[in-house]
Amino acid sequence: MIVRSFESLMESYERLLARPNPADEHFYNGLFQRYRNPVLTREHIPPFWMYDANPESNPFMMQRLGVNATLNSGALKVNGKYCLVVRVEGMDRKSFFAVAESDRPTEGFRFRDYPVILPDTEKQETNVYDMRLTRHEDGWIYGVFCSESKDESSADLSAAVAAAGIVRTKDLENWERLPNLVTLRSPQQRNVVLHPEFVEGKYAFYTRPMDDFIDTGSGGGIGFGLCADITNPVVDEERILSRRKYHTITESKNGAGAVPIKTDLGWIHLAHGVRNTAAGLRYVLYAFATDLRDPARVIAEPSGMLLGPLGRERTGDVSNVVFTNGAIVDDDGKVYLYYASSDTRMHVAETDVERLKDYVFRTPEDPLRSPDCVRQRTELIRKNLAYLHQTGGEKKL
Ligand code: M1P
Repeated sequence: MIVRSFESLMESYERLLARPNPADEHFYNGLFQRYRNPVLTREHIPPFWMYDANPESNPFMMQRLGVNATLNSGALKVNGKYCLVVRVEGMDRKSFFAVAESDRPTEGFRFRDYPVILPDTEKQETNVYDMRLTRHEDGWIYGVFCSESKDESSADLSAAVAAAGIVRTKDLENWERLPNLVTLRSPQQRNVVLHPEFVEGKYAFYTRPMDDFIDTGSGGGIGFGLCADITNPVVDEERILSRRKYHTITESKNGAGAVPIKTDLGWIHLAHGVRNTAAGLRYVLYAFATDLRDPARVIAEPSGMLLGPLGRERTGDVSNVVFTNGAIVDDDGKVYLYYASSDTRMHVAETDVERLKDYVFRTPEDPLRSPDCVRQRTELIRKNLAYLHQTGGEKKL
């Protein structure tokens, strides 16, 4: 077996980072553009995070601290750079956060030299993951993430408790940790997102009430609650805005994803929905809109999924999953939706605010029953055939 030099590992890494990422010309749906390559994989991890570079202490040039996956990333444009706060999972299963940045939204992401040093204030916390980044109108950038601890009250070794951890920063470099969010009515929380504006003069959180670590149980969907003091964050009431529904993409679970996007028609939310199958849980992305003044009031709910796992996205550590916790809206209205596939790697889909609005407000709602779905589709076909007949387009059919 050959022993590679550290220099050759660095060369391969630099070649990967310089690789262009063309648009995927085989995919079209009028709403978003997929890209051929993932934007981040574990191959994008700098070799000096994994290897001991000194051949004297590492004669076989072996990885000492490997990385398994780069997934669910918060996203924000900071000082002109597209920044992802990536969930990096070590070979030891523990996740941590690291900032990867690029001048371009779809390629060239490079990790900063060191991972994020999260203040270690919650002594029971074992794992952290899935940070959502909110540029809040109070002037701070907040990171809300899952803070996971062992459930000491259970005899089951894998029983865990999920809570929402909160940090804030101005530069994605220095992080101040605030106490974990307390939701008085929900024993567990994951997929919590901070709304970017004050609502009724308070901080507003999208929550995901859960009875248990995996099962949301009586938690009916994506919740919403207000909190007067972010330095002592307590939400006493949660009202459900995006409900789980029978025989839909959200039947098993759902959860807020990217920070909602403000448009003239309402807040556009990009979330995930989960259903159960014989092959296990299937995670897809969906969208909905809420009222500008009352972000907990749903005003548009397009039917079904916006984006599902496709091709090689279908397989990975947790197969049949796409998951988002970050999108960047650029000054020109373009929207970069960053999503992970199968809990393994990061991708980007590109769209824009006008297309998102058109999708959210013009896609019909899910009629919830097959006969009504057929009626809905028949109506579309009837209208199209009449239009094509009228315009002479039917000859091209
Ligand atoms: O494995 C799929 C996803 O599972 C969880 O999402 P949810 O809480 O909705 O089940 C999260 O742990 C997420 O990290 C993971 O991608």
